[in-house]
Amino acid sequence: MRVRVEPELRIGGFEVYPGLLSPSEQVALVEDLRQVVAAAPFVSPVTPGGRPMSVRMTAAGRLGWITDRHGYRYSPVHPQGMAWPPIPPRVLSLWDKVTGLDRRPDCCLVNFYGEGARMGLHQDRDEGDFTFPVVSISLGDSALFRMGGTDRKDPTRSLWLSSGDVVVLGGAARLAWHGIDRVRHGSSSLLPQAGRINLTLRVVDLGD
Ligand code: MD6
Ligand code: FE
Repeated sequence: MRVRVEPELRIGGFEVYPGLLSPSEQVALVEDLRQVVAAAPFVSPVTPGGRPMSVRMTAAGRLGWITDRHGYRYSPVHPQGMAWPPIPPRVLSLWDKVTGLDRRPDCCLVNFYGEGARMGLHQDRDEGDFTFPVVSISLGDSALFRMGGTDRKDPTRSLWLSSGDVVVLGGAARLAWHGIDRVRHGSSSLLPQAGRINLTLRVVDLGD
């Protein structure tokens, strides 16, 4: 039987695991991500409306989430044409630990927040199946995470996410609105040049 660890906090359907990753696990994860970025470099995406996003993005897994003038979507290849590298085993183990599921994610989106980067309020809704949760892992600088309900007008609450924190969004809250209002640049020494990395793991579809 699969077991899963219980979250320390539940905020409007968001399950929060503060400090789930130890400092040495965070360092190991950053090393894994260096390999991902070496195979699939960060890009500066634009929204379908043509607005540049302030975060830089890449991905690992069978599919990667991309955005450009043609829309938001999952793609089997990086915008520059190469295949996405595999999701690091350490990341998959974390997914197993917090979800307790047999199904593993298809996509590990990697977002990098340099100075001034933010992420507007959004829903994660480009997947074909919302029955699986989204797992988010924070590394590096602290970020102010805003969490709302499934209606854009629902009230929101904010929480500072630190390096090593994990958030799970599932069940009725799978389509809750959320975003990153700001990042305290230089608040963590995990990344040599400062900044924040957020990984989001999703099951995209049934793979057929
Ligand atoms: C971030 N997180 O933490 C952005 N999405 O930088 C997300 O967009 C997110 O934290 C789905 C589920 C959890 C999340
Ligand atoms: Fe999201």
